Amino acid sequence: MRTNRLISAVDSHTEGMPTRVVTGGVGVIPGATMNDKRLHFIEHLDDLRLFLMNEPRGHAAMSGAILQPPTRPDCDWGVVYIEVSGCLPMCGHGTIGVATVLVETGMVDVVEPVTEIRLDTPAGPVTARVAVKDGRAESVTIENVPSYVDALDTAVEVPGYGTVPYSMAFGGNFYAMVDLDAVGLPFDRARQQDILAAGLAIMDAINATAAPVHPHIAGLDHCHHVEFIAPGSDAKHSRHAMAIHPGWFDRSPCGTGTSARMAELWARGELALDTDFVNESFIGSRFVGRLIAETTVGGRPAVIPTVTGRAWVTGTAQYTLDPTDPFPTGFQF
Ligand code: PYC
Repeated sequence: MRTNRLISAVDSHTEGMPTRVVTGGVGVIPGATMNDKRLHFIEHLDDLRLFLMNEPRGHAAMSGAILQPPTRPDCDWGVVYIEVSGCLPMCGHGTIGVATVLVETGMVDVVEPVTEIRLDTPAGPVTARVAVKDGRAESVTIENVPSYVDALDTAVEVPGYGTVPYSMAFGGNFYAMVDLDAVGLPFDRARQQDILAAGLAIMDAINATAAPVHPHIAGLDHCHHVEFIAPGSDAKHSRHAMAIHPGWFDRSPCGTGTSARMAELWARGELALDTDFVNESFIGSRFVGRLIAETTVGGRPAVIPTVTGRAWVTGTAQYTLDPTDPFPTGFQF
């Protein structure tokens, strides 16, 4: 075997969505904060993301997380998130996958019944509380970054779709929340290509006219996620199809999207603190969310969400790159 790279990973899935947790072979990414590391990675190391996420090592909906030493004394591990779309500031299903892998590989001191892990993410510190029984991570509750509504009940002109009403909320990434009825499509995986086309058109229109900007996270100035809300959803139980740039659906119920949705429901007065909210994905898997406190972000009212879900380790791997491989950064099909 000849190789130019040797990347160690523990693969997992969170409620159906993969997280390739990179445990070795990358080294320390330069940067004083985890968001500085994310920005450095985007500028200088993106070939590594493409190598691990694209085909043939990954696939069109691949996602991962690179473990790093933390940049803050109050955190145990740092994380840079990678996926086919780029490097997110925060990823909920990815954090549940990371916490599960850290416990099940013994990369943190495991305490039963709950192991608390403080993670340094590009969006800010996130606490993962892992319910552990007989060494097995049974579920993970993440205490996410402050989440808030950027625009409630606004609208955008979308070529081919007319005026589309939406609300924009932040839960670690920006989410445009759109009723599926507003684009005349059913909550049906048989219509996924039509739903995806509508989502990409809505993102383009929003980013061209009213791109959201986070007040504290450098480089977060766009919306790459459209959360299409299924008919019959309410503040107790919501179902959605999460369309993501450049063209795929979250298989999990999306932790940051669940946080954004709870911030929206709270802003409407429909979801109170300390109340369970069940969010269901396009494949029927579920996260349970809660809002546990109020705060502010850049002067706006905001909430602290928790999201609970489960992850499973699916394998371990060493990814290599033969110097004659014609696809060192993979490809998208
Ligand atoms: O769980 O936050 C999430 C997420 C973002 C993109 C895919 N999953």
